[in-house]
Amino acid sequence: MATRVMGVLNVTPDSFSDGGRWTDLPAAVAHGLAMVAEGAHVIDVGGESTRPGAEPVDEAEERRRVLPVVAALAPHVRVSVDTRKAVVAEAAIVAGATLVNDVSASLHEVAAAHGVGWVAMHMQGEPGTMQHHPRYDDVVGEVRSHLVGRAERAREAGVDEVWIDPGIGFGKITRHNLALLAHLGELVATGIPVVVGTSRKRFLGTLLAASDGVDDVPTDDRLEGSLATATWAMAEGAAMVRAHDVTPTVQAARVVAG
Ligand code: HH2
Repeated sequence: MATRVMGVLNVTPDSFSDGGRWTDLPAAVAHGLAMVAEGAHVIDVGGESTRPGAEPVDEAEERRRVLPVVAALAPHVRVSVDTRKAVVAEAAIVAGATLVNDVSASLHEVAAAHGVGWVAMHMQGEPGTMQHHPRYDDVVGEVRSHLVGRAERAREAGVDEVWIDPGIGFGKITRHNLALLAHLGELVATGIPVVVGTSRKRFLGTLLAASDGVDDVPTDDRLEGSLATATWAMAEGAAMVRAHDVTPTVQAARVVAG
């Protein structure tokens, strides 16, 4: 089966690549439905940016941002809620979300209580400071054992549908991201379905800039890097990739599936 594609829908003013574009409800819903028409299997609705240096958002504001969008999309497509807050996850589930995309890997009890799926993502530190001095002795081994431990805990708590995600760019520099991608097979070998999100991330700007001989490549000019890394992840056995550019990512998934 072709790798599934999770389309990114950030209803935030400050997300690193689409911040401010979908803060208006009709625009957000239209973009979500457009990604469904392009072949997205899941729409991932987020109301708090977790980019490096992002400011936290309070619960009420995050609920205000995400709930109407979740409610509008849920009759049409599977919706995940990208949040670190239990109350936001719970309210989104009531509004129709059936997957909790949890960059804090700590909300398994919410998923268990409501009988929905859960994505445990690895992050070292907090978004505000995570890129200051990320340190690992063995990034692949540490990320894998952290995620397997979280997945086991979630299953014991009664979560039937558990996914793991190495958290590309979350407390990781380029070298760490590339090691995790190179050894993605070690995560896939755990037997737990793997999600990978490389779309438009900073390390791609760095790599593309180095190949172009410039300082950086802006977020809207990182498609080649996003597709190259998503395609790699698919070939290595990722079950789902998280992407802003849904059409080419779905096409890549079909090519890889043959
Ligand atoms: N990356 C981002 C947010 N959520 N969730 C998972 N499971 N995996 C990821 O790699 C991941 C994620 C960051 O990207 P984005 O949502 O585009 O930006 P921002 O955090 O600035 O809203």
